[in-house]
Amino acid sequence: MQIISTVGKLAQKLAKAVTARSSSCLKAFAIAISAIAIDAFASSSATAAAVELAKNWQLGLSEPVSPIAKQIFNFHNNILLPISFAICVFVFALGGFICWRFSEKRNKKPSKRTHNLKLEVIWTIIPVIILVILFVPSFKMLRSIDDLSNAAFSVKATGHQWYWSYEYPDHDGFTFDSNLLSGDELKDKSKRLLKTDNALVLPVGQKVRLLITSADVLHSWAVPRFGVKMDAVPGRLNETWVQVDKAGVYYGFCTELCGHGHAYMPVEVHAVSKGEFAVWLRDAKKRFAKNTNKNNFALVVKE
Ligand SMILES: [Cu+2]
Repeated sequence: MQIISTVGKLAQKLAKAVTARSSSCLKAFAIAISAIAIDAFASSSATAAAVELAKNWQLGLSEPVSPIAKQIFNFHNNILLPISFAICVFVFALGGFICWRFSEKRNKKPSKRTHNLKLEVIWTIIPVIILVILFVPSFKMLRSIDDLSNAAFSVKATGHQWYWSYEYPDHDGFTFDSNLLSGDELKDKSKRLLKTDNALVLPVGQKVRLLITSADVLHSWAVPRFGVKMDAVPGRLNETWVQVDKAGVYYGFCTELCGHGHAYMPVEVHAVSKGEFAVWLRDAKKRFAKNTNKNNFALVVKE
């Protein structure tokens, strides 16, 4: 925070000094630097306000809280990232070496060679090996994402323009809407565009089957820390599962551009203990009794 602010202020001073005595081209450049500096300065202040959500200089993915997210994050961090990093380093080094070694200065007579069988075999086989290395764990993961056996119960999420509604078909089929909290309704301003009036509540440690659909256009239900991102398609019931291993409040977004209110339909999930979940269920059944959907597995929920 301190470093970013200091750098931002210094960049602004420099930009002002350059603008005072220079050509129009340099002035434009200085104005651009100034804009970036102000932006960095402003965003560092904004980040400070949302301490719980993000900290300065954070790197990588947020902590995974479901078995699938752990597998995905592990695959990304320990397999995908090192391989792509090594490829980048190799390609840049090779590019640099070629620029240096085969420059006009060092090669007065350019080589006329067009083929090299050994090299062509190598640059075909190595990428194939890399793809096989990536294929095995990623297909194992896809298989476990599709494994819906032994789920304790189902929850249906329906995307609407522009909110989510949730239904508990195995608990009398009560359903409720989850609308964005905005303006005065929001107590903690750092959760702007994240908080809803009715969050989805799930028990910790239980495998829950997620049924995802839409009542109008394409949406997508996603919570990064669960490793879940599933399209909500009208007239179709997509399914996946989640098992939250840690109690807490988790946020996600609609991740399919669905109209002008796309940014205003967040996903808020409260993961609670089994006891708390039972208490919530009892209360929710009463509170949302009039919204109960008798036809539990209807593709489109009547609004
Ligand atoms: Cu959307």
